[in-house]
Amino acid sequence: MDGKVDLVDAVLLNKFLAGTVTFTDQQVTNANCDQTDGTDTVGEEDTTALIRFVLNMEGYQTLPHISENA
Ligand SMILES: [Ca+2]
Repeated sequence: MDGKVDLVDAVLLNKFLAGTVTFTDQQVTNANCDQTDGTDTVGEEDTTALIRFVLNMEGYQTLPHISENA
Protein backbone atom coordinates (compact mmCIF):
# COMPACT_ATOMS: atom_id res chain seq x y z
CA MET A 1 0.00 0.00 0.00
CA ASP A 2 3.06 2.23 -0.29
CA GLY A 3 3.41 2.48 -4.02
CA LYS A 4 4.95 -0.91 -4.58
CA VAL A 5 3.09 -4.15 -4.04
CA ASP A 6 4.82 -6.96 -2.21
CA LEU A 7 4.22 -9.59 0.44
CA VAL A 8 4.30 -6.92 3.15
CA ASP A 9 1.05 -5.62 1.68
CA ALA A 10 -0.44 -9.12 1.77
CA VAL A 11 0.47 -9.43 5.44
CA LEU A 12 -0.98 -5.98 6.14
CA LEU A 13 -4.17 -6.88 4.32
CA ASN A 14 -4.52 -10.05 6.37
CA LYS A 15 -4.10 -8.01 9.55
CA PHE A 16 -6.71 -5.56 8.32
CA LEU A 17 -9.17 -8.39 7.65
CA ALA A 18 -8.41 -9.81 11.09
CA GLY A 19 -9.13 -6.39 12.59
CA THR A 20 -5.69 -5.94 14.13
CA VAL A 21 -4.81 -2.88 12.03
CA THR A 22 -6.92 -0.09 10.58
CA PHE A 23 -6.65 1.32 7.06
CA THR A 24 -7.27 4.80 5.77
CA ASP A 25 -9.95 5.16 3.11
CA GLN A 26 -7.17 5.33 0.51
CA GLN A 27 -5.60 2.13 1.81
CA VAL A 28 -8.96 0.36 1.67
CA THR A 29 -9.36 1.52 -1.92
CA ASN A 30 -5.88 0.23 -2.77
CA ALA A 31 -6.56 -3.02 -0.94
CA ASN A 32 -9.46 -3.87 -3.23
CA CYS A 33 -7.22 -6.00 -5.46
CA ASP A 34 -9.98 -8.25 -6.79
CA GLN A 35 -12.86 -6.29 -8.27
CA THR A 36 -14.54 -9.19 -10.01
CA ASP A 37 -17.68 -8.57 -7.97
CA GLY A 38 -17.70 -4.90 -9.02
CA THR A 39 -17.94 -3.62 -5.45
CA ASP A 40 -15.68 -1.82 -2.98
CA THR A 41 -15.77 -4.81 -0.65
CA VAL A 42 -12.40 -5.93 0.68
CA GLY A 43 -12.15 -9.58 1.70
CA GLU A 44 -10.30 -12.85 1.34
CA GLU A 45 -10.50 -12.75 -2.45
CA ASP A 46 -8.49 -9.54 -2.41
CA THR A 47 -5.73 -11.17 -0.37
CA THR A 48 -5.71 -14.03 -2.86
CA ALA A 49 -5.44 -11.66 -5.83
CA LEU A 50 -2.70 -9.65 -4.12
CA ILE A 51 -0.58 -12.73 -3.37
CA ARG A 52 -1.07 -14.08 -6.89
CA PHE A 53 0.00 -10.70 -8.30
CA VAL A 54 3.16 -10.73 -6.12
CA LEU A 55 3.88 -14.25 -7.41
CA ASN A 56 3.22 -13.04 -10.99
CA MET A 57 0.76 -15.85 -11.57
CA GLU A 58 -0.98 -16.30 -14.90
CA GLY A 59 -3.87 -13.87 -15.24
CA TYR A 60 -2.72 -11.73 -12.32
CA GLN A 61 -0.11 -9.54 -14.04
CA THR A 62 -2.12 -6.41 -13.31
CA LEU A 63 -4.18 -5.11 -10.40
CA PRO A 64 -7.00 -4.81 -9.71
CA HIS A 65 -7.79 -8.32 -10.85
CA ILE A 66 -11.14 -8.79 -12.56
CA SER A 67 -11.89 -12.42 -13.32
CA GLU A 68 -13.42 -13.16 -16.70
CA ASN A 69 -14.79 -16.43 -15.38
CA ALA A 70 -16.85 -15.05 -12.52
CA1 LIG B 1 -12.69 -6.96 -3.61
